[in-house]
Amino acid sequence: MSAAGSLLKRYEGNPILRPEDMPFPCYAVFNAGATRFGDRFLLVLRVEDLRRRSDFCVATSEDGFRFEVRPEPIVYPLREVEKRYGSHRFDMRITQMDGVYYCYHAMWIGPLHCTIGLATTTDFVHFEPWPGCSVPSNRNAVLFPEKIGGNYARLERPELPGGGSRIWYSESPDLTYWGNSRPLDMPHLAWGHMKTGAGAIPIRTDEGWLEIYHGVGVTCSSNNYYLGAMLLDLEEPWKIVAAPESYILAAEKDYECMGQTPNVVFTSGAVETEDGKLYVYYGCADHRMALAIGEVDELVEFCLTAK
Ligand code: BMA
Repeated sequence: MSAAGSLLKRYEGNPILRPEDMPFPCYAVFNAGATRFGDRFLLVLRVEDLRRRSDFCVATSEDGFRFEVRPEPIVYPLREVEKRYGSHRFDMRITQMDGVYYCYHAMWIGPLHCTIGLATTTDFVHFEPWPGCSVPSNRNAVLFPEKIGGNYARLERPELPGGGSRIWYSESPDLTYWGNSRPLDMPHLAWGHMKTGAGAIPIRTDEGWLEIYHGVGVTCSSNNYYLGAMLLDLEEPWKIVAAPESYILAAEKDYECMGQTPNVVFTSGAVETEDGKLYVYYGCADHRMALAIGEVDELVEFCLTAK
């Protein structure tokens, strides 16, 4: 197996959550945000009901493998724009700063296409939506876990007209007004030539911010989603320190290749443990959740040395 192919080891009990494991009828459970909450691993799952509408649902675990799902979806108030046009919230990313969890998610707003919304919580029961949303078309917002140069910083993926898009970096003094946007200077990726999008919350390492992200490559039969790893400069994260052209995870297992959207592995969250492991939670084929585990040091080494 290639070096990249062995970096993330799939949990042998995969998938960790399937629609039939949920405490209510649903069509799919995937693309969960992930964080530590007290001494537990916590996921905010994207759950599609039998109408194919998405909700968020919390699941927690002591060991990171076996999750208990709360029976009720998260409910929080609609923003004005959501009341006006209707909305569909999905793919949460969770950043913890000073005891507050900043939850970015994509929001499909009726006729207005996809936007970014923010909600905050301290207990994962009560959520406070921030007013408004981004202008369309934007998604995959990932907030850095600390301010950079005095500003909040996020990765995001504005959509280009006609399709195709890549990761951008933006900053804000207050989490409301965003600007100074710059595209990341990604290398050409055969597995990400169509799109790249940020995935997990960046992890600070001595060599740079370690970011696990997705790339979309077109094949004759489908748009395949892969995971990649890269290092971003600690002070100027719009600058790439290293971004290997090899992916770190491709859809290979049945549970990744078959489902609502075949050949998709998509992460919205990874949890670093005290012993230097990275638990990468990922949606499979837009249908179920799985886990792959790597070592932060090895991922950094891979970024610095792989082609
Ligand atoms: C992306 C997002 C994800 C989804 C993926 C594959 O554009 O919408 O939620 O997992 O497509 O369908």
